[in-house]
Amino acid sequence: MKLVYAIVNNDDSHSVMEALTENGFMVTKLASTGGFLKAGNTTFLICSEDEKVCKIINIIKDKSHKRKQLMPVVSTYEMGAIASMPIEVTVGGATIFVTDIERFEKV
Ligand code: 2BA
Repeated sequence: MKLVYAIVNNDDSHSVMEALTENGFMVTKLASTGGFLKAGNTTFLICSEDEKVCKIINIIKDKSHKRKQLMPVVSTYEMGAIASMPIEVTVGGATIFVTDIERFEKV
């Protein structure tokens, strides 16, 4: 058994969730926050048989899109004034981790 963690953009979370459940996967959706942008994103937990992990990843890949986001944090000191210059960051499609599950029980 494997546990798939998938961090996706909030804007994609509905379609990712729908596609996974339509394909018969049990999904838990958590509200999460990225450490870099300090903005909300969505983390899915999906536990499944090893042989279904590729299908899960393909579904998530299909429904998650790359986006550019502005991050208004860089300050430069120019001509005696502090200027805040937003930088553009590419986020997503999805960040996925797959781990082994030692024991799975529903009690
Ligand atoms: P954030 O940490 O808010 O990162 C948002 C995006 O900012 C990242 O997109 C990446 O493009 C950029 N970024 C992150 N750290 C950076 C840095 N030190 N310098 C320059 N750019 C940086 P993604 O890679 O698509 O990641 C989206 C979200 O997935 C992340 O949101 C975080 O919540 C999660 N994530 C990504 N890699 C992770 C990891 N190794 N461990 C845990 N969570 C991760």
